[in-house]
Amino acid sequence: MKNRQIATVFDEIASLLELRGENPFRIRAYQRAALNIGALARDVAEMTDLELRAVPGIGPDLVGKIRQFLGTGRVDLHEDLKKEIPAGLLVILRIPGVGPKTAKTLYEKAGVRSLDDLEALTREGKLAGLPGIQKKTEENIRRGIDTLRKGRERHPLGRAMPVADDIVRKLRAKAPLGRIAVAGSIRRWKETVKDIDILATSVKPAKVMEAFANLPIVQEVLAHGTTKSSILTADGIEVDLRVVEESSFGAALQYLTGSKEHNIKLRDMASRAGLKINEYGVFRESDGKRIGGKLEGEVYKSLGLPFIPPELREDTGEIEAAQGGVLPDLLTVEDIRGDLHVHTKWSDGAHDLDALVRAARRKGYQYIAITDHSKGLGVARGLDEKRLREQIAQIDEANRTLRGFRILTGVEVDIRGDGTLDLADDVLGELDIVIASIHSGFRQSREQITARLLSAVRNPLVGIIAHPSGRLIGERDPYDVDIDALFREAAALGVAMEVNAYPARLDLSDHHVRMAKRYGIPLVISTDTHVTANFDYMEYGVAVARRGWAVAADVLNTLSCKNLLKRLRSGRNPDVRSLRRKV
Ligand code: DGT
Ligand code: CA
Ligand code: ZN
Repeated sequence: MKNRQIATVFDEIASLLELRGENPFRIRAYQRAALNIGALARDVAEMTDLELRAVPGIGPDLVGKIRQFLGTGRVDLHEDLKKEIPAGLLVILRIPGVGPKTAKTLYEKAGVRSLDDLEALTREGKLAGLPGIQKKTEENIRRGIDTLRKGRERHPLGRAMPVADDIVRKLRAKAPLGRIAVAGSIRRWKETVKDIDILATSVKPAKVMEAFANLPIVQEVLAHGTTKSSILTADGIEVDLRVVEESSFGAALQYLTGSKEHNIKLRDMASRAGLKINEYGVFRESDGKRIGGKLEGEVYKSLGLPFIPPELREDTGEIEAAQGGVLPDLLTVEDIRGDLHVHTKWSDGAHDLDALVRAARRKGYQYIAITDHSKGLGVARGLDEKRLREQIAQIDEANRTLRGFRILTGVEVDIRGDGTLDLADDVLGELDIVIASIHSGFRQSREQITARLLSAVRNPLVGIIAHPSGRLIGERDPYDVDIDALFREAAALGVAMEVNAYPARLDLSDHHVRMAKRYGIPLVISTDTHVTANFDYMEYGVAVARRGWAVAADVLNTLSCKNLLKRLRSGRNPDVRSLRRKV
């Protein structure tokens, strides 16, 4: 799937145009197109021109550029711009926090030509003092380089997963396959992955290897064997494919799913029980007799264990829980009854209410909450009190004609730099749901950030804190917050924490979900939908919650609409509660 690459090209065009000081609207158009293509669930190569033009921000000109990329692997405008601008600058532009202006200074005033140049300068402390570069900027750049390098080693799940799915789909169509499954860290839904591990069975393994090596996505064949091959995709992700015997598929899937730590502990248990487990099956030590391996469950069964869901296989207590018969009955996507973080055209979303409601109903939901940005976020066309009230009226109107579905009124109110909320309490009191979140001042001190979040949590009108850590996987580190202090207060006041399912966020992280659970904090899992296709990200959020051992009872949007509203309102200050509208 080339979506990611096209998005990157458009992003680079935007940066290059900005370096040239071009029209901001033109720049914004490319950025917007990049964002929306990156968010598409479908392969652009499989879409018609008409379908492409239905993507927000994509006009005939951009359709032409997409076609050009699909046909030739490049876009003329991009190539022309790159010729004008030195290659080293492009790399520097990819550092989180470095915009075109800084890049230009670095290039012109400090002679920076590569990432290594820049790293050396930051090490020597020679950046601060250049025009427009403060001590703090230097620190940010140093951190940005680290983040960039880390991001290169491991790939965000949101990038690797669609690639894995695409390969499986194409192999199914082109090769004589029996079974096929994605294993490794992807099957465990780990937030970043080193590579993609795929396992298959076939009566003609050589044919499968052949088809694999010739997939359109292949940039380089790293190894081509009779039952095992590796390729590098155009996005720079390594993919390993193995073909095994039908009778070993379960054992191989268990082995390759890992984690390594989980497997090591299982093998220890096996040897103490006089068994041997490897990727070929389960064997009795005494006589070497094979007692299982075709099905993955047989591996666990042979040790007297129930099946352990892949998301839990990290050796963080799941084997002991399985032994004790207390494995959690994990939340599933089917438990989710609605999405509580959705943007519309009123702010930076792409659709109106109708389209969102239709898409949500297709997902089988009973409700969505409309939570556009507040006025402080100018770039996102955030709503002020007046427009928010207009939107509430429009939603009330829409709800009158809906049957078996309800649109909840809400807002994603910005927590300002000083901890105050971006909208007045009286309008917040008119809403069904108030989400509060931080969109600026990421570099504030731990004390400041924590105080901001605590004051939002303490506002009795706030029901949910969205993307509580502020990180963007591989792009931006979380802000510095005392998460214990935040969770303690949220638990005491019954404020929910969001698991933001947007693949670049996954925030809360799995680790924080488990922590939140220990604190007894209610969770919500939300997609932060900006285009209807984003609703499908729910799967990622649910997976993160599962990795944090969450069950349906931990998650508010598994409740019916009525109970959800009751829960969001209970335990809060009754004076303020009376401000709210009747359910
Ligand atoms: P990553 O780093 O995101 O690729 O994570 P994994 O878990 O996919 O790791 P990978 O690709 O190195 O190996 C795939 C699976 O193979 C791993 O989850 C468990 C199994 N495995 C790999 N090396 C070992 C090992 O030394 N001992 C055992 N018991 N299992 C291993
Ligand atoms: Ca792997
Ligand atoms: Zn949002």
